[in-house]
Amino acid sequence: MKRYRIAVIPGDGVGKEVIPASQRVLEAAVAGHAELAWTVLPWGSDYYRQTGAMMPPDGLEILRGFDVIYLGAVGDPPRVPDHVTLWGLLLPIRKAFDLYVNVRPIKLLPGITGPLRNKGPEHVDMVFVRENTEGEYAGAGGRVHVGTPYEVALETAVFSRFNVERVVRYAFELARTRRKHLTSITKSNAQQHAMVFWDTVVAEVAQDYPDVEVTSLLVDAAAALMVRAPERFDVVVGSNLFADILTDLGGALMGSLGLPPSANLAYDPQLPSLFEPVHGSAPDIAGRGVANPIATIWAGAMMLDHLGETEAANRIMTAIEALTTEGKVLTPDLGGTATTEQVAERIIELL
Ligand code: GGG
Repeated sequence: MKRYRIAVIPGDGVGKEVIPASQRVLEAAVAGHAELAWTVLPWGSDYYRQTGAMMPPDGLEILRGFDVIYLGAVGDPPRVPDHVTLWGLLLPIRKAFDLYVNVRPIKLLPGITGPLRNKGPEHVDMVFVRENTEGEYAGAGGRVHVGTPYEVALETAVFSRFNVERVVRYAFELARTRRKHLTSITKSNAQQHAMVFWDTVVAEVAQDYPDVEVTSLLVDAAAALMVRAPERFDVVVGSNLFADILTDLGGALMGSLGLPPSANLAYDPQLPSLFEPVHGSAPDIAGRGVANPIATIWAGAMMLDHLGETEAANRIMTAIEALTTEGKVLTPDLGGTATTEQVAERIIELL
């Protein structure tokens, strides 16, 4: 029987609720043919309050020994500033293991009424490929003259040819497996250096993919078009910041931010990839047991698929779609009254 070493970081807020519920679903999906060897790491904001750091000094070395990482959520505002939580845990992991793309499916599930009039599952079905280690989240910058009236803050976006090219190439390859359409998102009318460079790289890589149709959109136009005509999007590639913002819009188009998952994929297959819901720690509903576990369960299905357990991953997705189609056991974000646990239990029954 195959055995997978999985580092589990429930993290903060609803992460501590959706992760255990999702682990049970994944266990049920692989029962009898694979062993999921979980190691739960109690890192996050509670750990920060006890130790002054979001993870131990050798945290990245510890994670290196696992096949994959399963993360819930990070963020505990206002007790810990958001940039401390993100830069203390998630962003260092993405950088250390070169998790170069963040794959985020945006898909209206059957039975869910999205917010768009006359748009159903056949209209909302796209996958974002988010640049994941540099861009606006590169961490280049600083503050000078701190605390003075002439204080200056710099946050420099970084776009390297090596990185942009491999991210764009990943997106083209993905488009080939789908409807063969790629939308590249920039703001190259206003951002005249890096984003013009991005457009240039897309045009260069496109030469290798004559079978894939390419559309370039400015990020503001893309936001409007996602609402007006979501069917125009298939695979979408964008910078770290733009794709992060647009996938929250995507979550809204799906009917809830409790639905979209994400896969942070390592360029080097020897290093652990990380799987997480798109949503954060949701402090407003944390501790009530009503967070929607579907995004985390879906992320878990992506993780099983990545590990080669494709049949189990497909069964989980079929069960999620059966759950939304019957529409009886849903959490409050989708208009239901069910708890996190009840949704997970129903998915297990449907498996
Ligand atoms: N699911 C992990 C989480 O807490 N995400 C919230 C967040 O703000 N993430 C930032 C990012 O994905 O770059």
